[in-house]
Amino acid sequence: MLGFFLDSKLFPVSDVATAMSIALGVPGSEIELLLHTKGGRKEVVKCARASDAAPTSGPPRSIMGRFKAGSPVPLAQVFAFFDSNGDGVWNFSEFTAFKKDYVAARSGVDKEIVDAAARYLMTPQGVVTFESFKANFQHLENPRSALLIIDVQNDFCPPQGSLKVEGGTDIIPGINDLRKRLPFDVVAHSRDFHPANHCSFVTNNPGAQVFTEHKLPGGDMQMMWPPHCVQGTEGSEFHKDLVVSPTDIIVHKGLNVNIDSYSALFDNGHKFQTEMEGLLKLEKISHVYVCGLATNYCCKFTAIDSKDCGFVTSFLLPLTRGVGQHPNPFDPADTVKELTDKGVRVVDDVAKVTKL
Ligand code: VGL
Ligand code: ZN
Repeated sequence: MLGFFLDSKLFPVSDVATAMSIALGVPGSEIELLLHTKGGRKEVVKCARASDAAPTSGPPRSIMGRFKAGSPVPLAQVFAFFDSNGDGVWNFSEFTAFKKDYVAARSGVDKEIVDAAARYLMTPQGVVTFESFKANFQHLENPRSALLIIDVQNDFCPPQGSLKVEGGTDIIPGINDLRKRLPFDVVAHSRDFHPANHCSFVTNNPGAQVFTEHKLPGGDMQMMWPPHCVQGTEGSEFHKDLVVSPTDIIVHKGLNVNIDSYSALFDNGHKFQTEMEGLLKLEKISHVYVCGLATNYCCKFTAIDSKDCGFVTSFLLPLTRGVGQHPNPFDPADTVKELTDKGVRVVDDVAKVTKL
């Protein structure tokens, strides 16, 4: 996790750029950026940049109301308007003033999406230059969305799949229809893709019971699954009815023998990342929609990681199915509660999603 200390409190932030922009905008502040990993504190970057801060008082600044959504915005004029200290870039305060004015001017706009889209205005240094503003302002006006289709593979589908999820094939027509009906900027699939000796297979753990937690030699607890989605097998292929277009992103996961990977973004220990976050950010995505298999494992952990990475995240519950078996049955209410607590938007009726 990345965070910053302000008045001795630790504030988590989802990326370096956000942290730096905050650091640049707090007058008189001494700020330490701490890069944390699961194993503990790893890196400290000190910065005190009070002189870069914009004045925090003064009259409210408003200009965006003059330009209606969809009509041309004179970007140079807007940029100069919020560059209070005239140094040619926006620091955190200047950027915040712009965002506030933008939200006020575009009535009905979703503030969470504006925040997610606005990060693309920032350079990796955490400031907004005129170039980055000009290049990415369009992502505020037209936020970009991605559909993540999780693990719709033969082994998770009845009737043959080795880890078949009840009703797994029933969601496929709905997923295909959704991508036809709504103009997602990106469609990405994840593919569970295990080596034959993978640690999650009950057959590779002498004495272990399927569908129960088992302690691995390294000490981590791991749910024991029947062998599934083995690289090179038919079971690891996408279901034949699932639409996979040549321009779709495909991300493989679960390749490491020693650790499982439910989420399409990180492994279960959050030590390694797939290409997914990087690709979605390259595509300037603000809003991620999650569907697929299984509700309570790969879809759930994907949605939580997506939200933690700063994407507004919607969970398309009717386009998922859960996996469970005695002694660990599936109850969708558990997943819904966990997701809601994390700030993921759970969608109960996909027909009500009429615009992205
Ligand atoms: C999954 C269990 C094991 C999933 C993958 O796709 O939800 N579940 N591997
Ligand atoms: Zn798996």
